[in-house]
Amino acid sequence: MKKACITGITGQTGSYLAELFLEKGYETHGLVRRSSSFNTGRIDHIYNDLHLTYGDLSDYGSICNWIGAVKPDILINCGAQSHVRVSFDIPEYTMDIGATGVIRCLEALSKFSPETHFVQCSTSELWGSSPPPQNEQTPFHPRSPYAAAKIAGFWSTVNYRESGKLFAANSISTNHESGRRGETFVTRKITRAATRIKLGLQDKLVLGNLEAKRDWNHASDVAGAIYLMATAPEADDWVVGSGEMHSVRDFLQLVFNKLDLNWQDYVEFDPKYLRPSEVPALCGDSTKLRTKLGWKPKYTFEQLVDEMIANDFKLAEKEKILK
Ligand code: NAP
Ligand code: G4F
Repeated sequence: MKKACITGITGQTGSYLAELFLEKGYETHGLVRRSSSFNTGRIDHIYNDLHLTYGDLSDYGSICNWIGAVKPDILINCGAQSHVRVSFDIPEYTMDIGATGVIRCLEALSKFSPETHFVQCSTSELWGSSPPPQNEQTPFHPRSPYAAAKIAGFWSTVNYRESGKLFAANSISTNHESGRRGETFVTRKITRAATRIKLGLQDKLVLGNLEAKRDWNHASDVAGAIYLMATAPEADDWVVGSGEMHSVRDFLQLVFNKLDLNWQDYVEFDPKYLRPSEVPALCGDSTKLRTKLGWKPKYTFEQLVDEMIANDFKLAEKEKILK
C-alpha cells in the first residue's frame, strides 16, 4: 500500500488532500500540532481512516521521527502560518514555519526517506507587485513577511531538486477557498457575514481594501493539482489558477445579490484590515499544468460562491435554531 504524509492536514487544503489520498487507496498520515482546543474539525469525518501524529514544523526532531517511521511515497507540505495580514504582526514565527519549516522537511527526507516525492505549497503571493496574468516565468516581488518566508521555502525546494537530492516540486497556487476556508480570510468572512445578516444574526460587516483582485479557485481543485504534481514523471514548479480574476468588491456584490441584500447597507470600512503593503492583483496562468499534466478545475467561480453561500447558510440556520 502506498503511503502519503501531509503537514497541515487539519487546514483547508490538507483536509481535501487527505480525502483524495484515501480515495486513491493511500495509507494517509498527518502531522497535527498540539492545540488547547480541538483543531481537527475539518477532518473529523475521516478521522478513523487517518494516521495522525503530534508534531510541529518548528520541531525538527518530531518531523524526523515521523518521516523516519512512515517513509512515505509522497509528502505534501501544507503547514504554514498562512494569513498574510497576521504575518506583519508575527514575522519571525511566520518565517520560522514558512521557510525553515520547509528546510526541516527537506532535510528529514534527505536523511530518512530520499525516495519520497515532496510538494511544497508555494503561493501566488510570491509575485506580489508583478502585474497579472502571472506564470512560472513571472518575476517574484514579495510584499509581506508571509511572502518573504514562502519565497525562501520555494527556492529551498528548487535547490534540493537541482542538487539532485530529492524529487521536490512547488505548487504556486492562487487563492483557494471552500466552506472549510478559515473565517478570517476575505471570501469566507463575506459569506459567513452575509448569511448571518440574512437571518438577522448580524447587522454589519467590516472590511478593508475592496479593490484588490484575486484568482479564486475551489480548494478541492487545487488538491487535485497537487496530487498530479506529486505523481508526475518529473519534479517541477507549477502554477495553479483558473486564469479568472475578480475584485473583493465583485465578490461582495455577488454574494449579497444572491441573498437579495444590498451590500452598501451593511458594509463598513476599517483601516485595521488594510495591509502595510498590498498585493493588488493575482491571476494564475496555468497553461503548463493544463497541457503537461492535464489539470482541469471542476468548479467555476460562480459554483464556488454558491457552495460557500449554501454551506454558511446552513451554519447560520443551525445557529438561529440554537438561539
Ligand atoms: P490553513 O487552512 O491556514 O492551514 C494551515 C495548516 O498548517 C493547518 O493545519 C495548521 O494547523 C498548520 N500549521 C500551522 N502552523 C503549524 C506548525 N507550526 N506546525 C505544524 N502545522 C502547522 O491553510 P490552507 O488554506 O489549507 O493552505 C495550505 C497551504 O497552502 C499553506 O502553506 C498556505 O500558505 C498555502 N497556500 C494557500 C493558499 C490559499 O489560498 N488557501 C494559496 C496558496 C498557498 P492548525 O489547524 O492547528 O492551525
Ligand atoms: O482573503 P485574504 O486574506 O487572502 P490573501 O491575502 O490573498 O492570501 C491568501 O491567498 C494567498 C494566495 O494568493 C495564500 F498564499 C495565503 O496563504 C492566503 O490563503 O485577502 C484577500 C484580499 C486582500 O487583498 C485583502 O487586503 O482581500 C482584502 N481584504 C479586504 N478586507 C481583506 C479584508 N482580507 C481579509 N483577510 N480581511 C478583510 O477584512
